[in-house]
Amino acid sequence: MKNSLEQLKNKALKEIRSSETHDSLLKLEKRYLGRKGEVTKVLRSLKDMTADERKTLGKFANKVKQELTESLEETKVSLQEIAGEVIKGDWLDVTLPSEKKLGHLHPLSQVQYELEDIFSSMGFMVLDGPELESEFYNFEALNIPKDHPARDMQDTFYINSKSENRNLSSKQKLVLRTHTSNLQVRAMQKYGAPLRAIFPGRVFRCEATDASHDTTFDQVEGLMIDENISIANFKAVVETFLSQIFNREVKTRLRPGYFPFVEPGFEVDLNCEICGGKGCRVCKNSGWVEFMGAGMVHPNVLKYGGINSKKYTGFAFGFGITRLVMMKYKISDIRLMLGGDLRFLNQF
Ligand code: FA5
Repeated sequence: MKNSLEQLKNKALKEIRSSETHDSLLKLEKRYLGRKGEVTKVLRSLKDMTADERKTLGKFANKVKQELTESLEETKVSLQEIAGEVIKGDWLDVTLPSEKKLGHLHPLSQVQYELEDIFSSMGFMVLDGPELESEFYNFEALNIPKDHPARDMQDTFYINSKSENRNLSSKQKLVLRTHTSNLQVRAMQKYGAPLRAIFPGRVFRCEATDASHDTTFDQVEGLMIDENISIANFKAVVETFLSQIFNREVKTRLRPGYFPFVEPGFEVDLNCEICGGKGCRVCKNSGWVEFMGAGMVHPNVLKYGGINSKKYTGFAFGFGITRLVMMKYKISDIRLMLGGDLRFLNQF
């Protein structure tokens, strides 16, 4: 009996020491030391033995039990160490804040949320829409028919190949939207008139970059349609917005501008905050930065949107959030905005 117990012990120790997972250790513990375990059975059988047998074998069986228990514990600890679960009595508080600096919102998002609050307080909805857009909503519905020279005003990233394009309608042909104006007719079709909404979002243009031009930038479109809307309403809304976002008066200038989807159309320039109007590479030495295109919504666009142009008029505008952030924080190169350089981003 003692011999077979010795063999059992050796077999168990071998299996325990070569065990590679916590689960297999638990199984071995159950097999040898559990309620119906092989060593437990020997210990239970002691009661049927003579006093002498019980004395020698009992002592030995308890020693085997103790050895196996210790070996199981040791192997468990070394497996935990390997797995990095517990390292020599240390424990890990996963709720502690990281030593690394916490992340924060990108300056573009910070300003976007701020301007959304300002426009919401003036009763504007904040709407979203597709960046991958049909030629129809990006151009045609905005009074820019195919082959119209105005399509060249914004260099476009086309998605479909020329050969695919031959068989597709303008609603199927896709572009990366060149402006957030793509949402004007979508919003009119969905909400009708009266309508007050802004559409912030990312736009894309296939053009050369410099200190104030990027190929990927963010715009905000604004649209207000109701009875008797005039340029005076546009001026009031834009002046309120600018004085709130800059927390002070900023110098602007209005000049005529051509966009096929508005009539009349104009552009709003901001005094260059980088040089204070003296002239620098951002404003190309003019002292002014082109900030916004705007105008009274063209009747053809209202028609595409299903709105009665005899009853309703409206204004629309579109400006670059990226340029706004540059002016607000005096950033002298637009390419820093999406460059992902933490030395730049950590300043906000
Ligand atoms: C437009 O995109 C028109 N959709 C704006 C509009 C809306 C006019 C509604 C009338 C009615 P424009 O291409 O000028 O227009 O761009 C508008 C603004 O986007 C510019 O004033 C400027 O602030 C910004 N912008 C234009 N091109 C770039 C660029 N490459 N990089 C950064 N910002 C740019």
